[in-house]
Amino acid sequence: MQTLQIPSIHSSPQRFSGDRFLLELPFTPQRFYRHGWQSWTFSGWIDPQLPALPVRAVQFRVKDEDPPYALSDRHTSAWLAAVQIAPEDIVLVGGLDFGARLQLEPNGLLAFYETGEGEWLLSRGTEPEVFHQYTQALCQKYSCSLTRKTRRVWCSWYSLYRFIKEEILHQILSDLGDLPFDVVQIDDGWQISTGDWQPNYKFPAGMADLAARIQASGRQAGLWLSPFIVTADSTIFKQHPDWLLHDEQGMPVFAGRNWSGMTYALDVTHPAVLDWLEQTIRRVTEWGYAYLKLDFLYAAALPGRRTQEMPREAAYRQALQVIRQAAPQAYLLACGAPLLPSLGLCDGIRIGPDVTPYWLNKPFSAWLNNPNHPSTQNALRTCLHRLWLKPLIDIDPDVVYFRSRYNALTVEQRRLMKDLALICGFRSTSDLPHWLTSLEREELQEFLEQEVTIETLSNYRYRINGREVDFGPVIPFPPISNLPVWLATNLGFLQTGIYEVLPAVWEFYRW
Ligand code: 9PG
Repeated sequence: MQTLQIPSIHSSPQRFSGDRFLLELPFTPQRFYRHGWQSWTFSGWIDPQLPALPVRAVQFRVKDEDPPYALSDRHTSAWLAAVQIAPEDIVLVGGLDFGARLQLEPNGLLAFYETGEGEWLLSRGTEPEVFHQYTQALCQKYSCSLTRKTRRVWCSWYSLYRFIKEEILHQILSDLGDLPFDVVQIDDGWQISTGDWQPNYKFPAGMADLAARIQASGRQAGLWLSPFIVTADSTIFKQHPDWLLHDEQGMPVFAGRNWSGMTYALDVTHPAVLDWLEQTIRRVTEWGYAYLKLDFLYAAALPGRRTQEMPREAAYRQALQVIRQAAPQAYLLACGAPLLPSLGLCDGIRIGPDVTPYWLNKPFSAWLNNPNHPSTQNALRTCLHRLWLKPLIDIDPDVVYFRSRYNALTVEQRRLMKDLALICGFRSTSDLPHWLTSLEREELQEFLEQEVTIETLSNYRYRINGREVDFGPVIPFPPISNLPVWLATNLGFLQTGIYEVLPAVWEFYRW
């Protein structure tokens, strides 16, 4: 295997092609920058002396990690990685093609393409310099010319979860009044099943009617869909088993658990699946939805046997291209999405796990060793390490909470999330207007209208409109526990139930 030496200080970045090489490191780096595979996967600087420990619960390894590497005893990274030699001295290795992976070995940084070969960028400099060079190289390759402006989105998920229905949404539309949202986005809960993208019994007037009402309020209508996964109760699962992605043993590929249960990945290289995708996307845009939040996208790139043999990230990209062609004018927000293969086809991408109305779900995140799991602290940490993507694509850090009702976040924790959203330039909330006090509503209004100037002071420190913000205390990981996995899993669900499900159920039955 080819070995390379670290470039000398102040040398210009090198660009070359190859399938794999080892960048020799004659010392243990002070820090290692790990980039997660998809939106929710942990990204950030870690201490390479610490062992690479897996997420303790198997069901989260598929939903949150890049499965082939989830049990690796090495620190692994998707497309790019960086090592710190000294505080202002960073070496970055970045793959510019799909399927690039990196692995920290005792004697260096191993860089490889899962299949074939591709381009690499090797650069040394300060952290902002090396990330800028990588961003520029990606920009040339995938085009970042989409015209962009700050998005202001009201999204139904983080207040109502799956407990949405027509009547509540009509009421919310009226309660939003003149709050300057550009988009009102309906999240999970409107569809018959994951895979049957038609309105369920809670939307008797149909989805076109709802889109028309949103448009009548002067906003774009947005809709959530997870087009690459299906559940066992879907028509596809029952009638077209050959549309599913299968593993080497011929079993459907499990794509993780979500709020609708066990999900399975589609074989997005199957011509019939591509036709179905195109029709599905056409149909929702014909209903009037011009903003599509496409979720659980990683499923299309899971390992498996495909009808058309091709590398898994290329299969993903081809399917995304079909969606883009079916909705050329729509705003596409990719979520749970592999980062690099989404560039140039989507308008925006979620860059961290979901926020929650509490700081940390300790059982799920700390005790199960899963920094990818929903929790405001996890969302902040991963998003802060992905701000370098901003010149390439709209970066969505997830919603900001303004409500104090049904919320265990402190004022300070809510403010950190708000400041992150201002830095990202993607401003959204899910708060129900009637949950807000008049002061909170004013704060939301200001957040939506505000012009901001952002200065970067140092790692994790910013100045926003003259006010200093330090995200430093957010970064450290809480200790892992050795509590049995089943106990931690159930305690985690308890926290979700109390803070997320109960208020939503209450709203649902009140109407
Ligand atoms: C809708 C949601 C929202 C959210 C997405 C995505 O089971 N789980 O652990 C789980 C975690 C996160 C998650 C879904 C399921 O979130 O990020 O914004 O759209 O789906 O289901």
